[in-house]
Parts: sequence; structure tokens; C-alpha cells
Amino acid sequence: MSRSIVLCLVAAAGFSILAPARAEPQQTPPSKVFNDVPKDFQSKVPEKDFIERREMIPMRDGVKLYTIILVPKGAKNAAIVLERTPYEASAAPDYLVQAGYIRVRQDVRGKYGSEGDYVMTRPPRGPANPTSVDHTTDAWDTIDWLVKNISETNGRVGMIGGSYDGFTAVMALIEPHPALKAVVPQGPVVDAWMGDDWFHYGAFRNLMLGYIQMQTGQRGAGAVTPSDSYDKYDELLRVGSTGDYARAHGLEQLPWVVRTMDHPAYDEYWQSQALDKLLVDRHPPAVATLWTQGLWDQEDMWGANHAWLALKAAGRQANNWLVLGPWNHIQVHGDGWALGPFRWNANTAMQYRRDILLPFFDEHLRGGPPAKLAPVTVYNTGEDRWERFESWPTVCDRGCAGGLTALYAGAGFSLSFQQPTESTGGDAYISDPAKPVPFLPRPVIDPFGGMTPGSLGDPYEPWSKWLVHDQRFVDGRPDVLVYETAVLTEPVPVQGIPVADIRATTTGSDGDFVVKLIDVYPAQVASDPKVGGYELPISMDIFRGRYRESFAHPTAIPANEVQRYRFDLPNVNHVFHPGHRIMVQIQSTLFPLYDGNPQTFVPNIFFAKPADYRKAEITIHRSKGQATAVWLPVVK
Ligand code: PG9
Repeated sequence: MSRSIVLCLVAAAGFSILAPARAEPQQTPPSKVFNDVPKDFQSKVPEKDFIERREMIPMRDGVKLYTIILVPKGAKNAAIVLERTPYEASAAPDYLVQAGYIRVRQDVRGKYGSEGDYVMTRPPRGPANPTSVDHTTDAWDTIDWLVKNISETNGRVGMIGGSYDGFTAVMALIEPHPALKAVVPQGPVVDAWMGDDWFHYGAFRNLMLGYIQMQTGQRGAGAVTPSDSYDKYDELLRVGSTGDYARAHGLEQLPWVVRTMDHPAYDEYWQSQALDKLLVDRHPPAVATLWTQGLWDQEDMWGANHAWLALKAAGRQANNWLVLGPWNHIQVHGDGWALGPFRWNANTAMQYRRDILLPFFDEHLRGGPPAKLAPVTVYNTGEDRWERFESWPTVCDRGCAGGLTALYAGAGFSLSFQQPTESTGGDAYISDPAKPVPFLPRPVIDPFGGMTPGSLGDPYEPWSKWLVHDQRFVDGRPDVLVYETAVLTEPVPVQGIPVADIRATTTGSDGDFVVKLIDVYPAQVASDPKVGGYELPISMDIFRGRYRESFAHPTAIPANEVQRYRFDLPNVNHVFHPGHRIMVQIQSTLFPLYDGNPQTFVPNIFFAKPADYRKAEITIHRSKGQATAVWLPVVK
């Protein structure tokens, strides 16, 4: 036994061999103390495995942007992954830091710690932005500073971000700094008029007004819009037009609200901000880009896939990849095990991060092995598996393997692949602006606030899943037409972009059309009884009728004359299984998410007067000469 062990044992027994023994007060031996609470417990924080720097990085106009830099300890020749956000840059390390990347997060100008003026999704310099700076210049200046001032870097920079942060990442592509080598926009805002946050095909998303107040009411997080109603449906219905609502809540003090209400149509103001169109000529061949999108993204369904499609059409597919995952908005960052009634066999979001995103960055930012990504990777939501494709869509009318197949509305609310043979036929409903069809069962809680924040449960929760909500809650309404196939005896696989193709008349002079493609589950599902009879939306959208001929120049709808409304629905990669039915629902409102159409043509719907809101009788035609269909990308 060594001397030190002997000393320890003696000390532990309460003796000392260094001092003369003296009488000690009687103590309870530790073994007899029956108390789990030590006298003086000091917890220890595990040492961080990264070094944190905070910097104010100067931009070309002298404004400084607050930037947090996390450098993994011991990093050498490490690549940088930058994210630029309006949501307060966080210092939390993530899987990228664990993987050895230098992680940089920055507040965009005018938000939180950054200097300068904040402009909502600050448009590219040009007609909609008269200043000399935008997110392209801010990203350039930031990257330039980073590669010159972080000694641990290999000089290669990537950018990543979801939604708004995805938009800032896309903006960096327009004139990229030479050190920018790879970009991953995830559910980015790309064209906010066509189909991202503000409008869908011209119908305005009223529920975003709460977000606007939160974002532009203050430099940091603003207050939520005061409300006099728990149910947004009730509140927005009572108040009238969006302009009336804005006035009633003081929102006309917010410049973004005024600007947007001045530009209801797809004029130069919006076209000059459409990044998919801008990138066609400017996407840099030297920057690999991984466009990532959820198939049920309730906020930014347009962005990533349309940017990729535009680049493909321009022959720029070589350095652009597309991933469509089974996610809602930004679920890609979290848990991808489930969405609504779907339960996947794996955490699909984690699979994406591990098998697609990290290999992509590794290849392009630090000389890792080729990531071997397929040009397009799409989750097959009918077969619960990822699929790799050479291109997308696989089935379409131009340049694809097979053409689209029409699924026709028929007599008796049938739906079939047979063209109607009758020479006349149609189904009518009254669309009443005073009784719009809700997009979620009431009460509809404000996803970006609510009456008393914190007391409503999670107001974002129903919103985040509304695109997969069971549509039985509206299919008995007299103003929702429901067409349905017979029970399928064969699987119907669909891969691509369905197209809504409606022939309709209205007694009004304006109107909206909502088309939902739905997978109807069998009445009983033994393996999961809760989904028995579920009407699961696979793809849906809204189209504002006044834009049927031109998005820039709206025209009144001639009363009682058949008009055609043809518009793309969101991507699908699904299988309608035997035992299921396919359903199409058609209606004219999706409230209060989308502003009500007065159904009378007025110059600017934002300022429609109460008398403009009128009932209209809509007839959906389904005859041989005037067929209504959803064109499906059926794989044959
Ligand atoms: N969808 C959100 C947003 C982005 C840009 C403008 C407005 C809203 C977001 O998740 O960031």
C-alpha cells in the first residue's frame, strides 16, 4: 500500500498524523447523515467546446451589423456557415458546430443588435429599393470581413437559412462574394406575391398582418396586434376590408402595410422582387445551391421549388439541387417523424441533415468526398421513402416522361378519368362574403399573436398543420363542391405538379377559386383507427379570378360568361392507394387566412367598401365542351 493511500485512509477515518490528538466535538459519521442535500453544492457547467466572438461588422455604408461567431475549439482550416436573420441571432451551437464548421449568425440591418434601418424583406436595389444597400451587399461585405478576420478559416463560406433567413441566403446569390461556395435556402421567400408569405396568386394573406406588426412595430420584437376577439374569423369578418382592419388597428402607420396596399397586383414593384426571375440570369455557376422545401409548407410553398424550376428551364441545373421533404414550414430544422396523420418510418428531417445537407457542405466547403446527391430528391408520401430523380417534375406536359392526366368533375359529384360526354352540366353554389368557408375549424387563433399571448396554448400549432387538416369539417357545406372517385382498385401514383383547370361562371364581377386535391382514407383503418375516413389534402391553392388573364393587369369577370381558371397546385409525390378515393373540393373562400373577395370588381380590394361585398352564384361547369378537371401527374 503506498504512503499516500495510507494517509488518505487515516484522514478519512478522522485522524491526523501531523498534529497531536485532541478531543473533537462528537460528529455524526457521514454514513449516518440521512440527508440528500449537501451543505454547499456547486454545480459545474461543462466546458464549451467552441469559442464565442461577438463583432460589429462594418458594411459599405458605414452601418455595423451585430454578428455572433462560434469557432469550434482547435479549429484550423475550417469552413464558415453564415446565417443572416431578422429574428435575433442566437449563440446556440448546433449540428454544424459539432461537425466542425465555424458558425456565424448575424442580425440583419435594423434588427436587434444591428445598426441601420429595417426594411421588411428589403428588396433588391432597384425599383422597389432606392438605397445603395440590400441583402446582396450586406452578405458580400460580411463574407469579406469574415474571411479576412477569422484566422481559423479555410476561406470558404456557405450560407444557410429557413424562410426569412432563406431569403437572405438567396439574396447573397445575386452577386456573390468569391468566397461563397455553397448555399442552402430552406423554405425561402422567393416570390411573396405568387405564392409565399404575402399573397397566393393575388389573394392576400390577412393572417400575416400580425406578423407585420411584430416585425415592424419595433426594432426588436414588436407587440402583437391587439384584438377584440379570440376568433380571428369573427374579428376579420366584422371589420370589413383589409384596409378597414389596418385602420382600426393603427397598422396604416406601418410603411410596409401602406406600400403593400398600394400594390395589390403583380406590378413592377413585386416583379422586381421575384428572386426566381432575377436569378435566371444571375445564378452564379460557382456556387452550389441546395434548394430545400417542405411539401406542406403553410408559409412559403413557392420559393425553393420555383427557383429551382426557373434555373432548370434556363439550363442551369448543373450546380442546383432540389429536395422536397414531407414537412411543414421549417420542420426541416426539427423533428421529421410525423406530420398531421402521417407517421414516417424515420426522422426524415434528421435524415436530410445527415445524408444530404452535411455531405453537400462537406463536399463544397471543405473538400469532402462527392456528396453524390441526386439532382432532385423527393419524399414519396404514399410509400414512406425518399426517392432520387434526375429531374423534376417527372410527369408534366412539356419535356417530361409522360403528360398530365385529367381527372374530370362529373355528374352526381363524381370524379373520373373519363371525359364528360354530356353537352351541358354544372353545379352551382352561393358564395356569400358574409359566411366564408374557414380554412381551419373555428375558433381560428392568430398564429402570430392572439389576444393574450401565453394563455392560448401554442397558437402556432394548428396553423403549422392546417395544410394537412382533415377536410371533413367543410365537406357538408353548401358552398363547397365535393367531387369524388369510386373506391380505387389500383394504386394511382402521382409525381409532379397538378394543375387546377376550372370552367366557371359567376353572377358577380370578381371572385376567388380554391381547389383542393384530397386523399380520402377508407372508412376504417385497422392499423390506425383515428385516420378512418380522413380527408387528407395532398395539394391545394387559391386563385384570385381578376388575374385569370394577367397577374399585372386585373380585369372584371364578365357576369354569367364561362371563364377558365388554370393554375398550378403545389408539388406532389404521392400514391393514392387501393381502398382510398380521390376527392376534389372547390370553393371560393379560405377565410380568414385569405382576405375576402368582395365578388364585385373594384380597383383595389384592400379598400373595398361594405356595399361591394355581395353574394354571387358560382357555377362550376362539367360538360364535354366546358370541362372542369384537375390535371394529375399520374405515373404510368
Ligand atoms: N414565413 C416567415 C416570413 C418570412 C418572410 C417574410 C414574412 C414572413 C418566416 O418564417 O420567416
